Amino acid sequence: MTKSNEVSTVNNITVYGICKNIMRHDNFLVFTHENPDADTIGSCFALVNTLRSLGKKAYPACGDRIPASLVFMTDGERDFHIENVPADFVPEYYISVDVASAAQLGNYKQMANKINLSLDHHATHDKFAEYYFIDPRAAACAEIIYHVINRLLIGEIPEKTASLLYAALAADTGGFRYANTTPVTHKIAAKLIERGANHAEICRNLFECKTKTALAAEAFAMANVSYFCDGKISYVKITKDDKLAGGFEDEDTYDVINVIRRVDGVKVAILVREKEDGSYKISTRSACEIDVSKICAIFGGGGHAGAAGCSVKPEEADAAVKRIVKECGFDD
Ligand SMILES: [Mn+2]
Repeated sequence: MTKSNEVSTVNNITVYGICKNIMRHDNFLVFTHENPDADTIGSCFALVNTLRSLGKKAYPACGDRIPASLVFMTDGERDFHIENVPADFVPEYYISVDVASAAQLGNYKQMANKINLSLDHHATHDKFAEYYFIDPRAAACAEIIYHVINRLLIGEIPEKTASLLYAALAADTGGFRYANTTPVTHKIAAKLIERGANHAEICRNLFECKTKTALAAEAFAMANVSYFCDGKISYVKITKDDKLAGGFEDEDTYDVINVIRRVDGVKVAILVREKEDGSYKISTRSACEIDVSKICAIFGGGGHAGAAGCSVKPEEADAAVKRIVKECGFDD
């Protein structure tokens, strides 16, 4: 059985050193990971806002569009590509947030060698940047960003930035329900609410509001879920044809994994999706001691002990699922 073990911070710079480096520069690009989630978006925009409030120029760099379900975090804007920054802006300091590897920069992966500072919480982080601060105990990258911003602003975090960090924390902890939630997570969340984060509205946006097409994706998953290992593993596969027939798109499937992991008795959930480029994206969740990031690493993927993923070629998808089931080590 692939079990998680205790890990601590891996870094070649302190939070103080990070702040000193930031104060020494004026023009920043802050990168999210591909297929951005609420943690990478909240971390990125909170940092960009903070840098701007310190009189610096800063722009987000997001290789993919912001998913429709998360535009409440970006005032409805969806495109934050590097091509959109003003022509006279010359970046001099490159930061990545919640990005575990060069490959996770997606469309910007060729810029990985330019990253000066990487702030992350993935245990699988591969230290691609000049400076790195990785805390796998942090439930969200936003916890690390909070410490940096709190120091830069001497505690005076504005409401909007507090809300962005709160949304990131709430999302990566499933509303403070997952095993990654710690006393520190709750303490930071409390500070953010004190600074004005509208927690009720954020949680409604994250966990309750759903588009009709996202509901259609979940209906498909409920109708097509199957089980391995006496119900300890739930599994659903969604092809391009399924999406077409069901009237939903890939970005509508963001919560499907949570639908099938919710089933009584399920310890591990596996979601396989055919992407537009024909590859298959495998997402996994673990609600037990099985470390799914180690299993996904077999296929070049990564993530966290409780939530991880990888991409495989179409012809390898079914064999990969079989291997993942085997690696879980449940007696069939
Ligand atoms: Mn994260």
